Amino acid sequence: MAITDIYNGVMAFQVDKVKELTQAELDAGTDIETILNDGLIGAMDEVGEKFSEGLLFVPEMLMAAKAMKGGLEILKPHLSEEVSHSKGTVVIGTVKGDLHDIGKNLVAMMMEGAGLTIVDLGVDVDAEKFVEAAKNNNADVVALSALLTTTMPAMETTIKAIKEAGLSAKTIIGGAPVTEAFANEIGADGRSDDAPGAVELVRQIVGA
Ligand code: B1M
Repeated sequence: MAITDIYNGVMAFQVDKVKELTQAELDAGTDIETILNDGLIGAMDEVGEKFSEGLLFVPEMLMAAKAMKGGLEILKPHLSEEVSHSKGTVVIGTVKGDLHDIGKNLVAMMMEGAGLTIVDLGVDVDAEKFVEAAKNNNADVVALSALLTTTMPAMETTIKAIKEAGLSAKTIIGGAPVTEAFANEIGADGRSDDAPGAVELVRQIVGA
């Protein structure tokens, strides 16, 4: 058994096998970050490259994503640190027009694991829905994810709407195409490359 077996399982769209192997690695004491980065996420990176090169197509991307999600589900309970009471509330979602949710789910899981209350709005979420949820849940942070260059402008629209609604919630953004320069340009309060970094940003904001 090796991490490469998980990687290969994702590449071969083997949901059950990826679940089994992820559980086996956990049982063997392999750390979660290694399983995530070298197994699950690493494979998705290759899927993305192959897609760009025209060697894989959307249905295959979906099947690989499903296999990866299977592994993530196994890891989910173990992403938890000590959870006693909520350290803050985060409204999270993938912005309007964007259906990618694997990275967003990972961010949400890790935040939940860090003791934060998560209100997950799903994918293709418009600015009004973010505003409403932030208001109704008295959110400390609104976290926006985008994986497409074409949906990045929806982040700006959403941040603008949150500010115009006079909400005190801070905004953080992330997703593969999102740069620090873009975050500054649209007035986001923070940006992170990955899930652990997003947790750290929220911790700084809520002082946890
Ligand atoms: Co799509 N897709 N996709 N896709 N897809 C990408 C993103 C792409 C880079 C592939 C490529 O061309 N190489 C490309 C985008 C190009 C661009 O705009 N720059 C692309 C494209 C073009 C498309 C379609 C347009 C394809 C088509 O139909 N022609 C289409 C768009 C649909 C839509 O959204 N409207 C599409 C569809 C799909 C599927 C539905 C098939 C599927 C998504 C399934 C799902 O999410 N449920 C899919 C997938 C799986 C991918 C790739 C292969 C993998 C994405 C992924 O899940 N990565 C992706 C290529 C790639 O990224 N390697 C690709 C693993 C995940 C853990 O990483 O989401 O980056 P990621 O999350 C990271 C960080 O970004 C960060 O933390 C996570 C890790 O710790 N992060 C945050 C994410 N959100 C954050 C928020 C934060 C902080 C950090 O704070 C709030």
